[in-house]
Amino acid sequence: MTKKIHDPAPPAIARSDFARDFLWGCATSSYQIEGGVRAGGRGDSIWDRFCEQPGAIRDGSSGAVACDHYHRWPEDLDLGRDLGLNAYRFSIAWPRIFPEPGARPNPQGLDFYSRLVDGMLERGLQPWLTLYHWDLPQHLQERGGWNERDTVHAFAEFADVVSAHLGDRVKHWITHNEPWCTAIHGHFEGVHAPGVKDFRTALQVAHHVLLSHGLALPAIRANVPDAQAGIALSLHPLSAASDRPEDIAACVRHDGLRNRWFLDPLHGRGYPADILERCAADAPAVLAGDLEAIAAPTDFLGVNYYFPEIIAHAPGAAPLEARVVAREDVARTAFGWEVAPDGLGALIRRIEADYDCAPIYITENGSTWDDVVGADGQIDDHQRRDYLVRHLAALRDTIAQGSRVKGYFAWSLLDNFEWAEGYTRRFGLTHVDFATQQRRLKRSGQWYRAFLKLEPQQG
Ligand code: IFM
Repeated sequence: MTKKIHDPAPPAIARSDFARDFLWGCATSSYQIEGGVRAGGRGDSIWDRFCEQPGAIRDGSSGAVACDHYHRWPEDLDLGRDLGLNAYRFSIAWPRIFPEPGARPNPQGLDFYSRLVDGMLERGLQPWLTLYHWDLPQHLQERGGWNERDTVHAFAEFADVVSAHLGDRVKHWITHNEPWCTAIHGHFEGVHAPGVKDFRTALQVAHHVLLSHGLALPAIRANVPDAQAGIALSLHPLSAASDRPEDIAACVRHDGLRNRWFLDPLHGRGYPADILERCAADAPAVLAGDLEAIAAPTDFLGVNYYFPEIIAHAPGAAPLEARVVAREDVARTAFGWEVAPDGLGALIRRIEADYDCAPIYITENGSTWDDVVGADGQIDDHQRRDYLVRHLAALRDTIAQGSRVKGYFAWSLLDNFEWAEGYTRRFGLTHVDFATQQRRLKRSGQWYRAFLKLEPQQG
C-alpha cells in the first residue's frame, strides 16, 4: 500500500545510514539551465526550433535564457559545494560542440565545458557527464535526426571528441538520458522536440539511440581507460488496475514498451518478443551486429525514478491497447504524478531480480510543487522536503535488503526550463527568480544540506 506524503511522521534518516562512499549529487541538463544559446559559437538545437512553434510550450517560453547558467556557472557550482554534494550531474549541449554540419569541433564549446569541469573539481564535485539530454543539433534533425542511422555515427563522433577532451578529468559518463522520452515524447506523442507523431519512427529512434549508446562506449573507453560508463533510463514500477486477465495483459504490454524495450536489449536479450510481435508493422530496422553493440557491458545503470503507473486494458488505444489509470486517494505532485516512495524500492528490486545488471545509481528523483516565496524571502517547500526524506528512507531500506545502489542525484539543483511545461513547473532545491536570476535555497535544499553535513535528521 502506498504511503501518503502527508503521513504525520516522516521517517528519521541520517547520512550515516548510507555507505561512506555513497555518492550524493544533484542533476541538471544543458538546455534546461544554460541559456546563452547564441554564446560561444553554439548552433541551434531541436529545442530552439520546437519552442518557436505556437502552442508547443505551455507558457510560450524557451531555454534561450533559462537560468543563465552559461554565465553564472561558478555561482551554481558554489551552491552545489555549499549543499555538501560530492557529485554533480550535468549534460553537454551537442550544438555547442558541433554547431554546423561537417564542421570541426567548436573550441569555444569544448573550453566552456572544460572550465565547468575544472570548477566542479575545485569544489569537490565529482563530474557525472551526460552526453545527450535531448538537445540534438538542428542540422542533424534536418538530415532526419534520430530516425537516420547517420545520427548514430555522429553521436559516436561526438562522444569521441568530448571524451578525448574531458576524459583526463571526467571519469563518469552517461551516454543518454531517458531514451524513452527521446523516442516516445519526441517522436510518437510529439510533445517534445522534434514534435514527430509516428509510432514507427519512435521505435526506429529508440533503436538508433540505443545503438548510439553502444557505439559511444568503446570511444569513451578508448579515450578514458578508467571510465565508468552507463546510461540513464526513466523506469516505472507498474501494476495492473485489477485482477482481470485483460488488465494484467495490458500491464505486461505497457511494461514491454516503458521498461523492457530498453532494459532487455541493454542486457543482451534483444527487443521483447511480445512487443515485436504485436508491433510487427512498426518494428525497427535492426542490422547485423546492432544488438551486440547495444549489449556492451556497462559499469552502472542510471535509474531515474519519479512515479509508478497503474495500467488498464484500453481496446483500440494506440499503440498497445493499454492506458494509465489514476489511483484515487494518493498524494500527487503539482504535475499530477503519484508520490510513491515505496515504488522506488519496488522498481530497484524488480530490475535486480529480472536482470543481471551493473550497480545502480539513482540519476534523477525529485518533485514539482507550486512554490511560494514568503514575505521573509523563504520558500517553505515542505512537500518537496517530505518527498526527498521519504524517497531517501525508501532507498536506505532497499539497500539494507541487499540492493546495490551506489548514489543518489536529486532532480534538480535549480528550478529550470521544464520542457513543454516551460517555467510553470519548478523542480529545484534552489529557487530561481527568472526575472532577476536570483538563487535562493528552498527549505528542501536546506534539509538536504543539513542531511549531507551528517547531522541526524528528522523529516
Ligand atoms: O526535467 C526532467 C528531466 O529533464 C528529465 N527527467 C525528468 C525531469 C522532470 O520532468
